[in-house]
Amino acid sequence: MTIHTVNTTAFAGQRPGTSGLRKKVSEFQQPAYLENFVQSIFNSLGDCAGQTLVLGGDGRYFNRHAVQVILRMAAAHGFARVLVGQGGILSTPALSCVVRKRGASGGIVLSASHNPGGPDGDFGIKYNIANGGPAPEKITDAIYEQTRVLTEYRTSDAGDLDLDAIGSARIEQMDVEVIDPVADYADLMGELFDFAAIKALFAGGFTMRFDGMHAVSGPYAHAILEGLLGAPAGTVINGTPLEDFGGHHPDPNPVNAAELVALMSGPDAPDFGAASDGDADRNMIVGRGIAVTPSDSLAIIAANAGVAPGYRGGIKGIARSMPTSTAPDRVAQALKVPCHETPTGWKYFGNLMDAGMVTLCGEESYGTGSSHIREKDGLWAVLFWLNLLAAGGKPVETLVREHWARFGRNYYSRHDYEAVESKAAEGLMAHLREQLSALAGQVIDGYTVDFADDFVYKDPVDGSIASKQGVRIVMTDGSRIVFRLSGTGTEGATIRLYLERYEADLAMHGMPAQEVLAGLAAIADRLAGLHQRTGRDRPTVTT
Ligand code: G16
Repeated sequence: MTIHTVNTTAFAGQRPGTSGLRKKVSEFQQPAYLENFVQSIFNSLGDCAGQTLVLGGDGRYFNRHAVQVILRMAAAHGFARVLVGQGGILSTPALSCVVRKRGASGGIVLSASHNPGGPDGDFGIKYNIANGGPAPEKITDAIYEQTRVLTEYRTSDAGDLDLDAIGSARIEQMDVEVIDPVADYADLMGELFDFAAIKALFAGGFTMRFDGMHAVSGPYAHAILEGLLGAPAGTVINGTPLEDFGGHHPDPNPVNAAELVALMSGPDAPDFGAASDGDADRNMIVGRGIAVTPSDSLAIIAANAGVAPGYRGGIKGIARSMPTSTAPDRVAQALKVPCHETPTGWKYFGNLMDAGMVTLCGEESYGTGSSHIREKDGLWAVLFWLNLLAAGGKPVETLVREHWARFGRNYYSRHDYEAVESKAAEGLMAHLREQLSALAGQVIDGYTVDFADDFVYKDPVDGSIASKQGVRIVMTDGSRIVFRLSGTGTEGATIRLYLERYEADLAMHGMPAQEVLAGLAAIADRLAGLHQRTGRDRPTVTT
């Protein structure tokens, strides 16, 4: 085995987005494309000698190849040890857990999350720091700067390692440990939740369907739900990870998990339904006849945190991304704990959790989690709901309706316009920004604009500033229209329009959300010139 330095040329466009670098597989397959990005990560870390790295991904096409490339490069950079998930697999939350538990200096996650996989799909790579969470912007900026000036990368000519057998091996001077991808994570879940109560729930005939969407949550769900908690075989469906996710879009929302939602509203609906995404950090919660919005799910978890043993001491605070509904804010107020509003991106929660300022975090994009790790965690949310259902004995719909009765209902929807021409999308955002200063005080279709701005976040821990994080138009009754461009797409631009309207009156809690929000959607269209500028007459996806 020999270490080589290989000459290379910088690639344009390797700037990490909301969650790492996500591109088409074909782009990653260009010679040296992956190597350049990995070299840029290692350069930004400085001296890697003696450090421990955790490595794994969601099992999508290109995952296995990427693991071998990164192992050789890590060996050439003097890492002492790499812990890699068996088969190259580690869910995003499991990787975060392993980094923290084993005291690693960081981890590399191979995933494009909910984006489709396969040779024509997407691939992604993200660096996580020693707290187990996504690298903050100052590190991703440093990585990007490296990608622009790179002239060489270092690697070993060692052969491929067997990733399928648990055990140890060596590349150059570096130890490689192939680990069980589930064990550490399952242990942690057992510490946080009342497994005995959930086991008793299943033993009493409670039925559930968990859709693994042929992505990485399958092995975790099989082991925990059907193994440790005794749910009957067949509870987990689509539980075998496939390189192309069976040709589906592994995005747990009512559009891409439509089959599960249909099952849950049919005559044979089980008591509880849930789904998780490509890398198992997102979750969707469905009861009989009701899909719980992610914002409501976070609010309900916060209001009932004490049912789970890991949260009996109370919560320190909540954080939600700006476009997420304000339902959690109402719970925080009742609990007399702070609720922080951050930009979109789990990376913004890390500092707050490290500083002990928040316990629970969530985003409208089907992400929920807590300070047990530093990533959002799909199965954690599902286990929380199971713990809640086991403790109260009430169906999901009753829990949701009781929550609305107590706190009011935040009607909420997100409209996505995908693969819009980038110039048109940027033009739309610029047009909105131009209007912001004149909007306050205007009365539009019965709504009075309280304020309108382009969200700026000042991190209360390190003082760093993130600007241009989304245009928000907030009405005096708390209703909101939010526009931003997605940072995770790989084709053109995706415009996200978020709509929210608060309703305190119990008698008004049973309306269809799109109907309640239609007035705000019409205002949003008019202010942004949405349909005219995109040439679309409706969103690609509505959740
Ligand atoms: C990532 C981030 C989330 C973010 C989501 C959507 O999730 O980790 O924080 O909410 O993307 O971001 P955007 O609206 O910019 O597309 P994931 O599950 O894709 O890693």
